[in-house]
Amino acid sequence: GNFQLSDGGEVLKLYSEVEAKCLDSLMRDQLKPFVPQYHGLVTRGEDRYIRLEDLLSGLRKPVIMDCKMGVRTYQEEELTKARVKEVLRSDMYQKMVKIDPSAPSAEEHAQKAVTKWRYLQWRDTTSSTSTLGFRIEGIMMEDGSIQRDFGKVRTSAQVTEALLYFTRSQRDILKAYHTRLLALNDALKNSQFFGTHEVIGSSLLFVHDHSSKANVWMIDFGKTTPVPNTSKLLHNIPWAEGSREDGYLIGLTSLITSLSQAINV
Ligand code: 4IP
Ligand code: MN
Repeated sequence: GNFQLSDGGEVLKLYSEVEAKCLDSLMRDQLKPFVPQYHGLVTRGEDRYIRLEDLLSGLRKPVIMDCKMGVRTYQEEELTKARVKEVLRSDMYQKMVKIDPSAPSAEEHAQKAVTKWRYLQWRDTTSSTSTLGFRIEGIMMEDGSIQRDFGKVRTSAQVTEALLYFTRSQRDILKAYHTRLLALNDALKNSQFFGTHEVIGSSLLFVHDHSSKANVWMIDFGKTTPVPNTSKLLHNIPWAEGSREDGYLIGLTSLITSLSQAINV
């Protein structure tokens, strides 16, 4: 994620024009109750920041899960750039080899680098992103320990297992998340913003603490962009190049299904 700092009940996130535009529109949209409140920009030293509501303020030992939504996490322009191979990433090659030394092709091994599209697409197809329309990026438990090793969580049953671990099987919390996601699903259907934006690399942030209050927030809009005003996105169909479909609702449906399964265990 991006560099963030806390500032008296607010979180400061390094400025991105794309994200600031989204947050501006979202504050006037049906989705407002599902997004951290946006308080505009502030400059600190040389850097400009986005001011956001601190979603963790007032919580004691919060438990947090980040789910990256959609059937792909790269923008279509990433694919266009990959075709001309102007930019080769050795850092992404290294990350790839660390997880699976046999993943790169002979050519990629020889150049010790991959394109960004190749790396992101590999992450999508080896996780649940391509099939379930989302993946668990990380979980932080109440003791502050962080787990990021969910690369092998690919099936709906494995997601259910992860949800039971994350909530320690507390049914009131699972039910609260379920209710919140159903409300989000309704809001998305009525949202002008959602109908007109390709939502890539955005996460749902699940947060609860001992008080069994549980909430879910939409965060990270750095790769969320408007589509031409002649078209509307459906969000619930597979992606084909040029369609700009993101499969966000495929992921939301998968999550709701796994939550139902966890509740009925
Ligand atoms: C990361 O890969 C994530 O996909 C980042 O997305 C992405 O940032 C990084 O690209 C990429 O290296 P891992 O999670 O596998 O480490 P996010 O910020 O949503 O987590 P952007 O937003 O730039 O695509 P680079 O180019 O920033 O390294
Ligand atoms: Mn993120």
